[in-house]
Amino acid sequence: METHYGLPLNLPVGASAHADQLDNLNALVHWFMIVLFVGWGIFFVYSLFRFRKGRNPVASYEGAKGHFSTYGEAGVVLIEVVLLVAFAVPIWATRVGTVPDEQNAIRVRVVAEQFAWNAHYPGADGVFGRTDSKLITAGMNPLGLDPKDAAGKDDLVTINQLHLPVNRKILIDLSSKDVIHGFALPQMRVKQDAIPGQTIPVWFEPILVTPPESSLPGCAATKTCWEIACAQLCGLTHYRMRGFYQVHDAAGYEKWLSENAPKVAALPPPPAPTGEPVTPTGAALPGENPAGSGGPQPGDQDATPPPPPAN
Ligand SMILES: [Cu+2]
Repeated sequence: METHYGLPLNLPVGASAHADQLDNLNALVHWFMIVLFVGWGIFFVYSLFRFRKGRNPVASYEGAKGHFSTYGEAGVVLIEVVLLVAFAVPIWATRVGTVPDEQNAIRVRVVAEQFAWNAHYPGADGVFGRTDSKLITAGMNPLGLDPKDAAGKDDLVTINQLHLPVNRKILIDLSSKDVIHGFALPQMRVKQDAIPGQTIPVWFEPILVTPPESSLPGCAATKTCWEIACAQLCGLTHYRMRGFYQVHDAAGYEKWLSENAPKVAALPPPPAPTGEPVTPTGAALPGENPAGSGGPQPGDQDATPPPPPAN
């Protein structure tokens, strides 16, 4: 089993460029906790023995007289301030302040909703088509793509499926239609809340291609797919808000893109607004390959990915 600083953490395979750093930090924190646990445990047992009733029949109401504990507390505060100001804040600022260049990154919009993940690819032109919440139709047009916008003609929308290339910086614009969801890709060591009204950039670089046993569609039967999990309790059916993601080699990613590229000019006209809540049904956009239609259905016991696109 893979170990970090000697600890077998039993985590899913770390398949992104930053995974090792996070796992090492995780192991360090575990070691720190082990040391604290053992240290305080020894002190606890010592105290039980040292201050037993037989040796101290009468309680001391004065307590300790020295300043050791005062200096000790001050030292702990000082160390924690240094950890926070000198290490934690600068490291986090570097992480959130260095969004990869949009020109060189693979950009995908991910929009969470109760209870599905919609992914929006900009298509061959690299430009996301205009979206409008008034154009959203259940299942048919889950993101409200504007059929009149030329930039959106080649856009690709999938439900509960995310396909990514290996060794490329991935930049995901993460948002939510309704409530707070938690976008989690365990093998990428990525976890970020999706918050309605905000678009949050999430980026990482996959360094491993999804192994065959975890690739679609075969992984559905063995339940070994790489899953997009929702990491926030977001409603009654939160437990089955999960999608599937797969990292391809460069050729495989291009193949997936071309096989799923929409036949242009077939979006339905927007319906008259009904005021009814939109629920994902998993239907594909007209012209879209149904590979993008893995959405859970009402009454499903389990969300499983669809069969592969027919070649
Ligand atoms: Cu959710």
